[in-house]
Amino acid sequence: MISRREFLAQSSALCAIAAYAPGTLGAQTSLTPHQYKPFKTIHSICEMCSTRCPITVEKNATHLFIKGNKQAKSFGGKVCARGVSGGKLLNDPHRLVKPIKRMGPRGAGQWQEIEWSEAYSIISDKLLKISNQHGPESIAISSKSGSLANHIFHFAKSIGTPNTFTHASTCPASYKVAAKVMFGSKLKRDLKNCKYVVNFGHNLYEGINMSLTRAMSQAQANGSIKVVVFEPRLSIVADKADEWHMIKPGTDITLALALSHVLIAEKLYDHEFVESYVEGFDAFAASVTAYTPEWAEAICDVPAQDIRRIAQELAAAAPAAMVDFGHRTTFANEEFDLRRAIYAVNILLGNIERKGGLFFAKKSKLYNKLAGAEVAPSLTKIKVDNLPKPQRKRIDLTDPQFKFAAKGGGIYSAIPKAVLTKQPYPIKAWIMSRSNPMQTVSNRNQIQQCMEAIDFVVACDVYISESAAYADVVLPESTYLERDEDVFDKSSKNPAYYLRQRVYETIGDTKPSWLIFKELAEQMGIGQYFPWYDIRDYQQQQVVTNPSLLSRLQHQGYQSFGVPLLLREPKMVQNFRRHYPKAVPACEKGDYSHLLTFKTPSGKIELTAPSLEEIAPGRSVIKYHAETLKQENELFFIQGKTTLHTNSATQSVPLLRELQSSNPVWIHPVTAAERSIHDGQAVILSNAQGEEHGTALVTPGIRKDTVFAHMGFGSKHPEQYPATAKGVHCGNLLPDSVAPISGNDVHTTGISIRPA
Ligand SMILES: Nc1nc2c(c(=O)[nH]1)N[C@H]1C(S)=C(S)[C@@H](COP(=O)(O)OP(=O)(O)OC[C@H]3O[C@@H](n4cnc5c(=O)[nH]c(N)nc54)[C@H](O)[C@@H]3O)O[C@H]1N2
Ligand SMILES: Nc1nc2c(c(=O)[nH]1)N[C@H]1C(S)=C(S)[C@@H](COP(=O)(O)OP(=O)(O)OC[C@H]3O[C@@H](n4cnc5c(=O)[nH]c(N)nc54)[C@H](O)[C@@H]3O)O[C@H]1N2
Ligand code: SF4
Ligand SMILES: [Mo]
Repeated sequence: MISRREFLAQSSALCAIAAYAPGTLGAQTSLTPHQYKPFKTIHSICEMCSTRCPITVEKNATHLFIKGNKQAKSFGGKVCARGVSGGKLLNDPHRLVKPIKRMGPRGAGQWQEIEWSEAYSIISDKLLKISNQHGPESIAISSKSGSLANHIFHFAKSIGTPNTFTHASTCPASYKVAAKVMFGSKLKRDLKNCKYVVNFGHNLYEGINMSLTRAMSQAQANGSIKVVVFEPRLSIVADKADEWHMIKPGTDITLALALSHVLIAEKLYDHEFVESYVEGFDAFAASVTAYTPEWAEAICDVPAQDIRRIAQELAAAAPAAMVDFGHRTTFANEEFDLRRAIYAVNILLGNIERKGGLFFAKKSKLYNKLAGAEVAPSLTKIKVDNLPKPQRKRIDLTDPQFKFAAKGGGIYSAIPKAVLTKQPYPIKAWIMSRSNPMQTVSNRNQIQQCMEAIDFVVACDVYISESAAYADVVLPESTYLERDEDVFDKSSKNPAYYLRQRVYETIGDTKPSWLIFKELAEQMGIGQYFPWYDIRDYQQQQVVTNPSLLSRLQHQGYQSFGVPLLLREPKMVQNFRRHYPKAVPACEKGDYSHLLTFKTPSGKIELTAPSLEEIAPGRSVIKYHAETLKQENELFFIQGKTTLHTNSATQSVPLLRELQSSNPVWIHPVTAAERSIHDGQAVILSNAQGEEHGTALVTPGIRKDTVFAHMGFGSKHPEQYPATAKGVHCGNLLPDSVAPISGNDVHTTGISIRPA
């Protein structure tokens, strides 16, 4: 058994930090060594990133072993490098294990450890005062979405503020908003059965999503898929692709539009699909007439003959062919139309609800309806009566074009703006949980100014993150290995559920989100809005119509129901009907294509969306809008994920930190030589926004006009969170920008680079 002294000694030797901030595990000299319970296997959910894979944790007297849950076949019973390192997070001496309150100026790192009761009473008093003076809407609440976010967002509803924000505008907003507008809801990808995929910087072998990553890597290993990648740099996906084209950053839309141009001009599209399911084809076809491959080549640097050939190859492989719509959709301002243009190609390929294409999740409600019987259990949404109604609109609804963005997680940067400009009305308090905007929202400077100006900030985190460093009170959340959470719907081609379960006794004085926000509400006198006794009671209320679901999930962690179903695949429909004798009859094509409907104003796929004219004139038809992402003499600065860390979250985790502690700046040899930069040299990146110090990584695997860095490093608070301090802080170089309709941040900008 490793004693506490030993692991602290090991870890502190590694990061060479003598003192630990108050509240951290390293500062808890009185904490007794942790008792491991021998040999037990528990199924749970990873939280080392927001993919949240189903995991199986085995522990013996000295170690935790984290593996993938074998029940969840699409995840292949595997976890990634970060998933397997979760046990190290538990014992990281920089981990926060006690509530702390600020003693000196904001951000100065002067803290005092306090009890939860004091933390709750400080927060409650302050929020009630602010709410009475300025209205509850003046309190902003942000959290990465997911099961733990349900509770903080429910707290927001209970106090009556509409101002809740997820990470959406810094990540998936564009593809989600585009899907909502075109299809009425979001889609999933069937990469496993895909024969031909066009990938616009979906970095699946570094920005890991276990089920998609495994699906694509297995298809590649089987030789059953052709992968064509458009990427400004040699990512691992580009390296493993059949074809890699070094596209110019921010110009993907031209290529996507040119693919549609070829499919329509050469009549290679699925006419029948378009006739049956699509509105607005003619307007779209007219719009793309001008977007020839030659036109695209001049802007995006990909040869016209390749674009034409790729469109033809896609059509030949359809419907088991797709253009992947990506994940972090923040390359440019015109992301909304880029992601619409990508969906447009998929629509023309007719791959919706086909194997190897795009599909909708089959949640139990739809699945049971089709089966003609209750074959899969459903979760009950816990109803809470008489929640207060906010009196003011959200702060990001200043322009009707952001209607979809506001509903889908909000425009995160509206918070600092409302604090600093008091427009549309002032935000006076900010409660953030599992969110580190100082690192992950563009324009760090603006966030810092906001943090200095705002009346009150609370952060709930597992570390004193760069943002928590500016809080008045920091609440230590138990890590995911120490907490139970809600039952979660994980449906894909058939209904599925999974459950996070505590696998470890709580270290120090931490609490899970569900408890923190319930207790805070009770302190504020609004405990009636949390009508569950504890998380077990909450789970039981979720499964009230099928209580055995909970015991099965406790036993096996993950469970799927029925057989996979795609509405336009006759064989799958036949199989489904064999399983369920009372199932809805198939149509004359032998499938459920007659049941495919869309939650859009027309009930069809809106390739052109007339209703957009009401909120954003001129936007109904997908078009190219020229944009400038950098000054003439600058280089493009782009970012991406590293396999070894998650965004700004894991840089301190022992093991991962040892493997990667900084983010070298990729630069092409010719560009480097022009600036007398050599490999490993200290460099300065600068632009109108800021200046960052880093180290050059000279590589031919990037365009000459582009530099690249992994995000999540270069924190400005080394004394509190030392492991994140090295390297380039990407958000400090990114100007504030709100893209049309989707409201997303833009992560591509211009920089100059010189030797330090
Ligand atoms: N420049 C630039 N900016 C980017 C990106 C980029 O590529 N470049 N990527 C964007 C993307 S894709 C995303 S999703 C966002 C992500 O940005 P954020 O949503 O801010 O997420 P993370 O950096 O993953 O983690 C945020 C915080 O969660 C804390 N945390 C971890 N586990 C827990 C827990 O169990 N409970 C609590 N309460 N806290 C926890 C971590 O310590 C960390 O401080 O960043 C975006 N920002
Ligand atoms: N290991 C690991 N896995 C993760 C995460 C992590 O931090 N680490 N984060 C998770 C999260 S929150 C997300 S959102 C996903 C992110 O998943 P992805 O979106 O797939 O990953 P990124 O690495 O952010 O992204 C984008 C890729 O686009 C390239 N790129 C940049 N600009 C452009 C451009 O203009 N055009 C094109 N075509 N390519 C461009 C970059 O070089 C990079 O390789 O990963 C998830 N999984
Ligand atoms: S992709 Fe890796 S870190 Fe993310 S949830 Fe899955 S195993 Fe955990
Ligand atoms: Mo993300």
